[in-house]
Amino acid sequence: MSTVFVLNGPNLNLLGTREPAIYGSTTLADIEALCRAEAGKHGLSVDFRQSNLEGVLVDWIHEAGKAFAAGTLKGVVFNAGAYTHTSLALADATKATGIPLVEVHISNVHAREPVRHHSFLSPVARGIIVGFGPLGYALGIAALASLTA
Ligand code: CA2
Repeated sequence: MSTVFVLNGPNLNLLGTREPAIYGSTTLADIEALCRAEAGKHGLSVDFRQSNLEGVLVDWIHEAGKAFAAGTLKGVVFNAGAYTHTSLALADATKATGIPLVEVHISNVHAREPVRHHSFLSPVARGIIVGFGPLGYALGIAALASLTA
């Protein structure tokens, strides 16, 4: 069975516990369940992870690249959190691997502070989904599932 990596960056482990006005009351565990349900509809399995460490996320992108090259990975759904706006390293890793990556944000980053309008990942992403809340993760999985091998 082909796999989708769903990777989450810093502070997303706090979802559902703080700032519900921006991020809602859904927890990361709820989002993981949503992802598994969506992936199941497409015959895909999910490898769901979260880290607060940039280097760990870089390593996971490299791991995804190897799995993609081996033909076992369909692609990556990535909410890089605040690293979206700061990390050339994550963009370089994504570009180097050539993996199909869907950049997801729960909030509409373009309706927020200007610092959130720029993404280092967007130029190397296959596509971008912002502002649809946790549904964005499911939309990202459906988009990857629709890509031909
Ligand atoms: O909207 C998104 O998904 C973001 O990636 C979330 C990041 C933010 O830095 C990006 O600009 C947009 C922040 C994730 C932190 O999530 C929290 C959840 C609850 C309480 C505090 C932070």
